[in-house]
Amino acid sequence: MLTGSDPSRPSAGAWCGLGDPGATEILHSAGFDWVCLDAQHGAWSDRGIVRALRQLPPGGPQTAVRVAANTPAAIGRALDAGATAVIVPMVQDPRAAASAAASCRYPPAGDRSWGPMPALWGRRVPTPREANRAVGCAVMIETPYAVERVDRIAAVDGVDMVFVGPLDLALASGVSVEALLADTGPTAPLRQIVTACTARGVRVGAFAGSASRSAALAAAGFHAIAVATDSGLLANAAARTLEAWRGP
Ligand code: 3PY
Ligand code: MG
Repeated sequence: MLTGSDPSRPSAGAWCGLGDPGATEILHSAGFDWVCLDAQHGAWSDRGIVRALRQLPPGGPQTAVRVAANTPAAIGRALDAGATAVIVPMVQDPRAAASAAASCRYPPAGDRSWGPMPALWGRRVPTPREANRAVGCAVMIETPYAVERVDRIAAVDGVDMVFVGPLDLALASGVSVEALLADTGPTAPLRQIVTACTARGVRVGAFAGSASRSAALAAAGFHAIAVATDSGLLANAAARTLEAWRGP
């Protein structure tokens, strides 16, 4: 899941929190490999998510929703809306990871409830088996407690990706994000995560939000990186354009 066109580089994702389908479409057109609609901290309504996902061309970028919580309801609604993958925040242990994975899949593989209505208005209905095959489940590691358990979390059946939230992980670790990213020692949290996931054949992704943080994560071996946010891109472009117009 969250793959890129060039396997020699990490895939590049756009993190969308503005809650605006037009902004998401612009970022898709710019060529990001995937977009993630942030329903945990972003300004999305249910209807906005449906509109944003339906507006993107079929066969276009992979579309993840970072759900608000690890519940069957939040995960089911994101998938019903047409997301191809979910990113589940604050997954602390293998039990929580198993619950997230089960919420993504219809029986017998999981316990997702049938009702993919918004995504299907006027479209072909995939069979439960097809939907189970296509879905991607990423679980977020965002605390030292979860880092200690990453090996067992990555081993959970149905976890397709471990996704790091460096902002929360740094906060919970009592260090700055820059210090977390710069730590390349043998017991560095990011190294532990990449090593555990690689050993299990599980892809590993992370939020970055800037090119410099993305470069640090790429060097650490991450496969999928949320390189930019819609609000950050807008703010930076606005500042740069005004500076070019008015002078520094
Ligand atoms: C984090 O870095 O904690 C995130 O959840 C990214 O939004
Ligand atoms: Mg977080």
